[in-house]
Amino acid sequence: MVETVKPIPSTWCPGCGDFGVLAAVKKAALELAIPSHELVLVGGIGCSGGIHNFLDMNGIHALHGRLLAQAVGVKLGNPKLTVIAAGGDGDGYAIGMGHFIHAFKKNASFLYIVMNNETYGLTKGQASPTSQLGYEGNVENPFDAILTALSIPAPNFVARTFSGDPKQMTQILVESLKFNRENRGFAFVEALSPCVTYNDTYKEWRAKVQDISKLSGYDATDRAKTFQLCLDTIAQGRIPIGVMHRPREVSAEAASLELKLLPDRTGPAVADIDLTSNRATYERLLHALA
Ligand SMILES: Cc1ncc(C[n+]2csc(CCOP(=O)(O)OP(=O)(O)O)c2C)c(N)n1
Ligand code: SF4
Ligand SMILES: [Mg+2]
Repeated sequence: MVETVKPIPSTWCPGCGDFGVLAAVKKAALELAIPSHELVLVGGIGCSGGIHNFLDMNGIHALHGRLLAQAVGVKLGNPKLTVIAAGGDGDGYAIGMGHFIHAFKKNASFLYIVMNNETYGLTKGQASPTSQLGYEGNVENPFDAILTALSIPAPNFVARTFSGDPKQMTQILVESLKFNRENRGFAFVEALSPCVTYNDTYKEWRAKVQDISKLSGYDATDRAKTFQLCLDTIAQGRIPIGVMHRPREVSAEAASLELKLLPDRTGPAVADIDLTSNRATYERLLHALA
């Protein structure tokens, strides 16, 4: 018998932006009819990283800032699984920054959702890498993950969305999961997700977000133009959201880490390791070690 742990009721504060992400993940999985047992959610450390506890799917609570290494491991273990990594701005852009950058260049097909609330929510509201100048005495310039993502020349899907726009968030998650399920590579989605307890930015963000993908002539395959458009939007005091990079079609075999390493789409977690049928391989290995 296989024992499963059922999701627990949410422990987030009422009104937390992360509820929007939770609802959008559920809706996207239902829309794509992905069975729960084929979904794995790797959560980071922080309020946001606990999201897997509230979902009826396979879940892993990773080490702080190390969720991407585990997500890549799961995908390479069994490329047929749909893998989501989810955590906060502190988890992903501070302690996890090195892994964040490498995820773009590795290009394993999984979705990384960063719930950005511009604070360390779980530890009670210290400044994070995305905090604005002056927040809790912050004197450092805020980091912009979308600009970083656009500067890495890899065929990744990149988007930013907002918990106050559940329809757009669901559409973006559906598109990114489809991208992953076609083994086309890494999808990064930053979800602006206010922390109503320590940094309630709902009203401000509602007024400032601008879906640049709705601008006439917008082309999400043109990385350089989108980068400039983001800079211009920021200079106008707005926050750009929408699909920021939609790579041109390349074959899955040429794009994704898992198919470069495992062209037969069979990872070690599901490979046939039976002694009798693999005798010749094992003998060859033993011979090489002798
Ligand atoms: C190695 C390590 N360092 C520090 C901490 C303390 N800690 C727990 S959560 C957290 C940051 C959470 O911020 P964020 O990732 O933005 O998530 P949020 O709670 O805002 O969703 C920190 C520093 C920890 N758990 N482990
Ligand atoms: S402290 Fe902030 S991020 Fe954490 S659950 Fe409460 S509102 Fe959400
Ligand atoms: Mg945070």
